[in-house]
Amino acid sequence: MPLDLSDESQYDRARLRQWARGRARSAGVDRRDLLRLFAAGAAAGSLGLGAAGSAGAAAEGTAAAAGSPARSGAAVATPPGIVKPLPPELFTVRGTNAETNFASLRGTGPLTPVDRFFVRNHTSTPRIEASGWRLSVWGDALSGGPVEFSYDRLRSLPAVERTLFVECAGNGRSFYATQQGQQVTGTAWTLGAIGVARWRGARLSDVLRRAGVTRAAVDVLPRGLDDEVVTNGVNLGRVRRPLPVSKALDDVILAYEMNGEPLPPDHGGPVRVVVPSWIGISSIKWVGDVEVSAEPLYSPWNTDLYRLFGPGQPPQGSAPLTRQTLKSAFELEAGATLPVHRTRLLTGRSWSGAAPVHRVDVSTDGGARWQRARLHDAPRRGGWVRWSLPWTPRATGPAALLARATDAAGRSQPATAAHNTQGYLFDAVVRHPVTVV
Ligand SMILES: Nc1nc2c(c(=O)[nH]1)N[C@H]1C(S)=C(S)[C@@H](COP(=O)(O)O)O[C@H]1N2
Ligand SMILES: [Mo]
Repeated sequence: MPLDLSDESQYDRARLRQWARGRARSAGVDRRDLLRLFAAGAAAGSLGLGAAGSAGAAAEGTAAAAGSPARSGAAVATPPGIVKPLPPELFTVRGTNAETNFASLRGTGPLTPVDRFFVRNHTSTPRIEASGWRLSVWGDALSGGPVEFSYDRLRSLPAVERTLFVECAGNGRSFYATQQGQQVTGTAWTLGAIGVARWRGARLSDVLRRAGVTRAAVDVLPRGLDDEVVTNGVNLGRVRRPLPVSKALDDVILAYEMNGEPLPPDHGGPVRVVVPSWIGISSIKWVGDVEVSAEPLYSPWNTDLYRLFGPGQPPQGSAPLTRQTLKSAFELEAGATLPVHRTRLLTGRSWSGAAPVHRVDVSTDGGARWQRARLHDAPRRGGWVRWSLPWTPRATGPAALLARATDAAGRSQPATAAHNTQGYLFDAVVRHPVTVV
């Protein structure tokens, strides 16, 4: 019976077997380096990317979440690699990245304005003119040679528009340390490594068909035009992560517009990949070429990174991560002070990669009692819902606000998230501290 490669774990097992037999190519990384990385991954459960390295930009930075509380943007210099302004009221800068301050979304619409959309850069934002940009589609699963698409040709294809989140797999990572006392490596995001935008672009499937994709295709590998990523002395090459051909032909977009404007440089302009509901690394920015392969492909971003390592996981880690999990966040500063006996409209947002969020419950007493919040948006897959609940605090002192999302697939946020060494897919209910005065 042929393997169903759209089944994610089956797909992964098949790929690992093929790779072990030496059939799969290592997608541009020296084979010995990959083996070394594999060995490091098996031994330490991670690449050791948490260690201070000379090029700490890789793998979501160098700061271990444990013991590095969120610092205010005002105290940190703007990273030279990001083009747009990063005022401290809108962003918290973390290494080469900028996290959206959730409080700054209060009063904004369903889309994250570009001026406050988080930025996650492995290195720095390249400046690429649309007029000189080309997308090269190549590989042994095409019926002919490479096919090039100019920006104008891409724009002449049928356009699709969708409202979708891009969310880093490590969003919420800092709560493994602060709520669960567990050490993880990587950028210590709170909940602001997510944004929702209206993306407009061409279907990747249209591009692949015009390039002559054949039935032999297994993996599709988009690669960014930003600098190569060097970490701990190993050059990982350009940012790239294979997609199973089933996903690539399903709903993936080559986006050239974000919220009705040409895609800005920091978010992948002139053209980026947007992979609905999947972890952020899938959505390759500044895409320059796409390999279409009849063999499974590997890159550090689907072998040592973006899998779950740790207790209960196989030595090579889980299957590569795909869909995002579910989360909720208040549009309020952590540690905000609120006046007693004064009614305040608590607002926030919830989202899930599995299914639309159709219910949000809020607790204002640390989780003892829950009330259903009012939803302000129609639940949509791949997006988020805004919600609100009025609260009149009756006593002064510290309090914890909690929000818990439930999606149409029946998943609710748990009390604790499953630990993994790189701190991916945090899904637990977050305790949002406030002080009533
Ligand atoms: N070429 C390239 N694509 C990339 C990255 C990158 O550094 N280079 N970062 C990835 C990661 S880890 C995330 S979470 C998202 C972030 O997208 P944003 O910066 O537009 O918010 O882009 C992804 N695509
Ligand atoms: Mo990410």
